[in-house]
Amino acid sequence: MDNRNLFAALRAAFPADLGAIAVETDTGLAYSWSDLERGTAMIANLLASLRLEEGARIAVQVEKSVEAMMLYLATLRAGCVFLPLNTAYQKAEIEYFVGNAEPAVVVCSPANFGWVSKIAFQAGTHHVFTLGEERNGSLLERAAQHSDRHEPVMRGADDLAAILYTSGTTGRSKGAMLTHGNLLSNAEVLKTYWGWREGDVLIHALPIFHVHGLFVALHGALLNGSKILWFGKFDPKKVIERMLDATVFMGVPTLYTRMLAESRLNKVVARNMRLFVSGSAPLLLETFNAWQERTGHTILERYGMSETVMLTSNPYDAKDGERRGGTVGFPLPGVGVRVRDDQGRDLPAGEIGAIEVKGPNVFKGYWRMPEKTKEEFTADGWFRTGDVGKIDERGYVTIVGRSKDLIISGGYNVYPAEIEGYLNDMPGVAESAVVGVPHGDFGEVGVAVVIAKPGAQLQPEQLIASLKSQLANFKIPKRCFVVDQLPRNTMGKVQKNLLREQHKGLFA
Ligand code: MCA
Ligand code: AMP
Repeated sequence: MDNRNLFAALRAAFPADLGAIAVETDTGLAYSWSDLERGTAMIANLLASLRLEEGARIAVQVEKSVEAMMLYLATLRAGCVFLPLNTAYQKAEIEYFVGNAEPAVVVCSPANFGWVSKIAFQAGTHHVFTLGEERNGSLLERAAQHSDRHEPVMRGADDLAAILYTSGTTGRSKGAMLTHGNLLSNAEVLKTYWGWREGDVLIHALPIFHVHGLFVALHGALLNGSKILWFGKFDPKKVIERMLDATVFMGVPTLYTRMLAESRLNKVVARNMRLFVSGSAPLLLETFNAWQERTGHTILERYGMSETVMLTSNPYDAKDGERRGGTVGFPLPGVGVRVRDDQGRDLPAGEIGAIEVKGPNVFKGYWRMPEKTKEEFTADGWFRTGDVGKIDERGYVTIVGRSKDLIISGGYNVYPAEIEGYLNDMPGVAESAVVGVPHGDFGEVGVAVVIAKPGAQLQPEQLIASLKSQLANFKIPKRCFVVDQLPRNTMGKVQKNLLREQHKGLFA
C-alpha cells in the first residue's frame, strides 16, 4: 500500500538540490531543505522513542518559529496527531483543550512551562517539552540525541493528521479531526488551482496554529518545493520591504488594510508578485478595490473552515472567470457547495440560505463528540457550515452572514457564548450579551452589554480586567456597557441585531 502520509507527499516535492535555501527568516536565519529533512527526522525519532500509542496527540503552544514548523512536520512524519494551540490562550483555555484531547506529549514555550506542565501532568500527559523562539528548549536538546534519518510512518488517507479546536457557538470548543487525506487532497487541488509554479516564493506572515497559516500557506509552498520568506510576526513595513523577492502572499483582511496604510505600498514593490490571497474573514469591497488601484493586483478571495480546509476560491486564471470582490468565488474542484432553506430544500440561484458542503476535504468529525458531529451533517452526508449565503447564476458563492453566533476579529474567531459565560459568572452580573460591531482594523470586534443584579454596582473596566485575566487577549470585548435592560423579542430572546445596530458606529 502506498504511504498516504501527508509528510511523504511534502517530502517528495522537496527540490533535488537539498542544499538550496527552503526558509529565510525575518531575523536573518536561513534553513536549507536538508535542514528541514534532518530536523524533522530527529524530532520524529524523538517522538518514536517515546513509544506512544497509535493516534497519540502532540499538543503545541509555542511562539511561531521554523523549529515549531519542523515540529508540525515531524509529528506528521512520526504518524502522530498535531494539535496546535493559539499562543494567546491562558490557563482555563489550556486546561480545557488538554483535558479534552488528552495529549501524550505537550510542547510549550519555556516561559509557560511552570503552569502548562502542571495542567499536562494532571491530565495524564507523561511528556512535556519546551521550545523557545531562539532554537532553545528541551525538545531540540532531546532531538539532537537522535538520528537524522527517519522513514515516514505508513499512514492511510483516512488516518488522523491534526485536531484543530474551533469553539462551539454554544460553549466549549470542539476538536475538528482532519485526516492526511483531507489535507493532502486540498493541498493538491490548490497547487493546481492557484497556479503554483517553478520559482515561486511565499511570504509567510500568519500564525501557524490555524488552518490559514499552518495548512493553506505552508502546504502550498512545501508541496511546490518553494522558498518561504518567514515572518515570526506580521509587520506591514517588513512584508512590503520583501515583496520584490516574492511571488505569493496569503493573509486575513486586517493584514491587507494595514499594508494599505503604508505609503511604501505601490505598484513598484508589488511588481514581481503574482498572487495575493485573502480569507478567514470577509474582505471589504473597499479593501479589494483599494488594493487593485494601489498595487495593480486583484486579490483572490477564498473561503474555508477548520472543519473543511478550503472550500471555494475566486478563479486564478482569467479563463475560468473574473475575480469578483465581495464573493468567495467558485467551489473548488471536487468540492460540493449547496444553499438550502430551513426545510432542507435546494434554493434557486441568487436566493439566500444555509451553506452546506461535501468533499474529500471535509473533516472526519469532532473529537469524542459523535452526537455533535451527527448534528452537523445532513442525512445525505453534507456538512452544515453555519454560514449563510447564496450562489448566483454564474456560480459565484457569496457569504452574507452566519447563523452561528460568531465574531471574526482580525481573522480569529471569537464566540460570544464563551465570553458571556465568563461575564455571567462574575459577582453582581445578572446577564450579558456580546455582539460584533464593525472595526476599521480588525474588521469586527466584540462589545459587551451587561445587566447588574439588583443593588450590585458594576464597573465596566473591572469586568474587562477580569476577562483579561482569564481569556486570550484577542477575545476581550473592546468596549463594555452596563445597562438596565436588554432588547428582547416576544419569546424573550435577546435581540443581538438591535444591539449591533445601536453600537455599530463605535469604531467605524
Ligand atoms: C491582536 N489583538 C486583537 C487581535 N490580534 N484584537 C482583536 N482581534 C485580533 N485578531 C489585540 C491584542 O489583544 C492586543 O491588545 C493588541 O491587539 C496587540 O496584540 P498583538 O498580538 O501585537 O496584535 P497584532 O500583532 O497586531 O495582531 C493582529 C493580527 C493577528 C496580525 C491581525 O490577529 C493575526 O495574525 N491574525 C491572523 C489570524 C489567523 O491566522 N486567522 C486564520 C484562522 P491588548 O494590548 O489590549 O491585549 S483559520 C480560518 O479562519 C479559516 C479556516 C480560513 O478560512 O482560513
Ligand atoms: P474557523 O472557524 O476558524 O474555521 O473559521 C471558519 C469561518 O470563517 C467560516 O465558517 C466563515 O464564517 C469564515 N470565513 C472564512 N473565510 C471567509 C471569507 N473569505 N469570507 C467570509 N467569511 C469567511
